[in-house]
Amino acid sequence: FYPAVDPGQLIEKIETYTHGNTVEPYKVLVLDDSRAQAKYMETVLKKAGMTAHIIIDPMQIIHALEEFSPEIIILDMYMPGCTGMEIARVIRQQDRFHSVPIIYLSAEEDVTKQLHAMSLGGDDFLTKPIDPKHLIATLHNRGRRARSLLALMIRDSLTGLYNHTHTLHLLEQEIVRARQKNQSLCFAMLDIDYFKKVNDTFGHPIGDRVLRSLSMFLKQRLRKTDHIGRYGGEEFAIILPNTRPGDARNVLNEIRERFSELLQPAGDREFNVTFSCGISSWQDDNAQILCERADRALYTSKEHGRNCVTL
Ligand code: GH3
Ligand code: MG
Ligand code: MG
Ligand code: MG
Repeated sequence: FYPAVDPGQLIEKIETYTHGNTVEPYKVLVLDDSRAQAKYMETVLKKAGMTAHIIIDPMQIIHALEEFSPEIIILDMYMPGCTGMEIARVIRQQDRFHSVPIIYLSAEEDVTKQLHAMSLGGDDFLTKPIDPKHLIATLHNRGRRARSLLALMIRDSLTGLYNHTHTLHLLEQEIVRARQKNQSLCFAMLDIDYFKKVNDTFGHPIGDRVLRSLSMFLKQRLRKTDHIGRYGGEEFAIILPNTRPGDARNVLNEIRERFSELLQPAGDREFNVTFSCGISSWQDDNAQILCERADRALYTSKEHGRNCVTL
């Protein structure tokens, strides 16, 4: 029931769909109980420069989500033992996959049934046999939108740094990586000193500017492989992969000193801002414990008079 044409002949170059911009290949998960249909989809997606992960057993969906982290999901409607709608509901229950586009691909032509499926968490309904061009164009549109939405979701709008949730997500990922590669890993928490006073003295907009100034400063001075997040109001978190504790302390101390010398403008006045820092090094423990230890070290820095780093 799928076109007997070589999909390669039907799909023009990937540039047609991306307007010449090179994009990171979209990661597409396909669930279809028909092995032939699944194989065909895999060929089409690969020809279009996408990364395909194909499953034919609905029971594998949870595992596939975890392992593959798809950006787009294509679901068959009718499979033995369950429907695509039921799978969509399972996917939508997970926060992380809330905004991942779900596209049904089915021979179902009854529009009422199609709309019902869409109302249960699907974004598109495509019918088999599908023209590969149509499929790929849909995937590109959905993928592009999903990526820009995700980019907004993981960042803090004031500073452009990663937000609290994503910072913790990255920390968990880096812990897995450190374990696999048998590498060191450090986590730093920063808190601006007497920030309430900055707001009270110069006003909230100047306070906001200080937050952006520190964000820029951190971005410029840390490595590309480090992750910087706005952990809370005037608190920042830094993940330093493959970094030994002594090196982390030296780097943060250098940044602390340079930042404290920076003059912050406020109208015709200028002032200085300092921060305190606590660092924990990963000891084969979990993210929560790593955070708690960094937080305790930060508290020690505050107790010791602020503008210092505690390891
Ligand atoms: P400490 O040295 O003990 O950290 O003192 P502090 O004044 O920095 O700490 P405190 O927790 O008392 O105050 C934090 C202040 O940060 C209070 C809050 O108004 C301010 N703040 C939090 N988020 C923002 C923000 O987005 N913009 C601005 N301008 N201020 C913020
Ligand atoms: Mg089927
Ligand atoms: Mg604070
Ligand atoms: Mg503070």
